[in-house]
Amino acid sequence: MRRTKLWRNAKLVTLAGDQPWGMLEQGAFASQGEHLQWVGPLAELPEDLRASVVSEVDLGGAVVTPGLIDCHTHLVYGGQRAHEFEMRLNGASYEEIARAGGGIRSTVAATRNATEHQLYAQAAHRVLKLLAEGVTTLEVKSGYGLSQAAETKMLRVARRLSGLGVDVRTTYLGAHAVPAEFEGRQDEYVQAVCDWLPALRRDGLVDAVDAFCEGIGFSPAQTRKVFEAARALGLPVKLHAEQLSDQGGTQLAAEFKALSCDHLEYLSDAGVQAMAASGMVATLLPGAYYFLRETKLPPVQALRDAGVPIAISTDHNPGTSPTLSLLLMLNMACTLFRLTPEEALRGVTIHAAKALGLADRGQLVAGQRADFCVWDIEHPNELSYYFGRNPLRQVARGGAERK
Ligand code: DI6
Ligand code: FE
Repeated sequence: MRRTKLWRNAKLVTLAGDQPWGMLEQGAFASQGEHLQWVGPLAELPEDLRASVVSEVDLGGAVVTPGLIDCHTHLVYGGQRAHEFEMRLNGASYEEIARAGGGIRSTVAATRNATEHQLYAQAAHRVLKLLAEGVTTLEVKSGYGLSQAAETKMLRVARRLSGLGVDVRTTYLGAHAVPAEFEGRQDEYVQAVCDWLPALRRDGLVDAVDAFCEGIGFSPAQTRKVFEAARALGLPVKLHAEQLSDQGGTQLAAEFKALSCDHLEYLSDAGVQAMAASGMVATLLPGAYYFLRETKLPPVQALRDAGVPIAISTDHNPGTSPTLSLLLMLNMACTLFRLTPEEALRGVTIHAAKALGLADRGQLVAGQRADFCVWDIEHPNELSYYFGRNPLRQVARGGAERK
């Protein structure tokens, strides 16, 4: 008989069913191995499961949510860019700094110069901060290497981070910026990005492929090339789209059945419709919006009206979102983008899972992974309410408690 773990006396935020928050007061749940076997009121626990219980925890009425998922990060890189923050405060714009060779390129130099060991040590430190707030699944992008060797190095580091007790999904973002050695040869660089992909995939380093479709990044035509290379290898795609201008990236992404489009401040009505029709997730990144002091809001109401699932993420990166708090992003999603606290939580659980193409997590229902957080709060709306307070009591991943 399987060994069953039982947790009882919890306020379960299942995010399933018709109740607001999928709330189950006085709930209980049981896991076997890495998965939830049963979720419900304790009185309804099936007899055979009850008989196989080997450990039982009384949660004392605490709030339990699915484990948090940070579905868009650039967590592996060398150095930091506080000096550019200072330059912006002295009047320079993000785009000006990027065009002058700073921005992404300065992080590329620092990343190329760092050893794998150094990159790992710095990234691990960041990951531990995210985990301390209940993150159980994390996406990490490449895109600060921009050579085959350096992209490989970044993705190897990203893979190793799973040793810290988190599921890591890796995304190849070779088309993040054009490195100096390809200056003026954008199309050749795009071809190189495509040429590096088969080996990266063969080495098991890539779960998805992304690109920065933007005036200061890559055109829709160039992005299409990258997506075609991904499709040829059976890899899903996602896109940094309409962050600083409307390039029509979402429509292109829809053609390729992308998992998500991310940022989206300049998303048009046509883009919203394209996303809805293709079943894509809209990943909103309030940290970057805040840090760049953007004023153009993503079209949240139009996304809602069209039924596009909204995910929320840190976008952790040294240039535009140096935050390591997914809980702070919940608050900002509400204060800046006017999401409801429930929408914000769905954005870092069920919808974030969908943005990564993962159907086995993000809700507390039987059959899903037993990834969950126990919080010292009375209601889940407190997760978006506080900023700068971490009420995490305990976190479990695959049924095993981590803290
Ligand atoms: N959009 C962003 O916000 C980050 N990358 C991207 O494509 C910024 C990356 C950086 O400035 O280092
Ligand atoms: Fe990003």
